[in-house]
Amino acid sequence: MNIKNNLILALDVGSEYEAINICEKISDNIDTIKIGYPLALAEGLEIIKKLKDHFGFKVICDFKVADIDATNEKICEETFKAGADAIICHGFVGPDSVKACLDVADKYEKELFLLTEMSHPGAKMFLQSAADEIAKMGVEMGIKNYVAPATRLNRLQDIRNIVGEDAFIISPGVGKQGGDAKKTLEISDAIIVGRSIYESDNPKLACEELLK
Ligand code: 3DU
Repeated sequence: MNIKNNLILALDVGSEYEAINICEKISDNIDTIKIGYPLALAEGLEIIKKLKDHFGFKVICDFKVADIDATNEKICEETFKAGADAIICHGFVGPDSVKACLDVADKYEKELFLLTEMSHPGAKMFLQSAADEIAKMGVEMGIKNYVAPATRLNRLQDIRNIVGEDAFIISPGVGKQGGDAKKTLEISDAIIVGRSIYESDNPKLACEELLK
């Protein structure tokens, strides 16, 4: 995926009004938006098309899909039908569940991102010990795109070593969660930033600060 400035906005606001307001301010700096449950539950999946039509953004749906294969298939179908360019699924559910997501992404000629290790402290308790195996599974399945944490650069590097230089990694955790943009981008292909941009008094300046 080609991402302007290697910067993805996590648009976790609670209304279309707020979403449009922020996007108007940052649309020179950013062309790829990640939406998750906060905005999708508040406004419905129609928000995907609205953001695409209004700003020409690429939209990654962070639905952390983590169900049985049959249900994952339906979730991905609805998401791509609504216009998403990519969807994020969890890896801990195993290959059958992930394959269901990959098949639907391939059918729509869209992208699947496999979530390996999460960025928050709690991920150390269960997910971290499985993350390398999740990444290996992704490689075996031919998955090209991964999500890995900006908050633990050693773990980000471990995951990069597993998935290889040709894989595309996007990393949440820069800013409010403590991760550093520059250091993350030495390993990752793009950073995902939410609150440091959309909670800022000047979201455009916040983007420019990150891009320094
Ligand atoms: O911490 P921020 O406000 O910059 O937002 C980070 C975004 O990335 C947010 O949407 C969150 O749900 C998502 N995310 C993580 O923070 C950590 C992960 O491992 C995966 C997704």
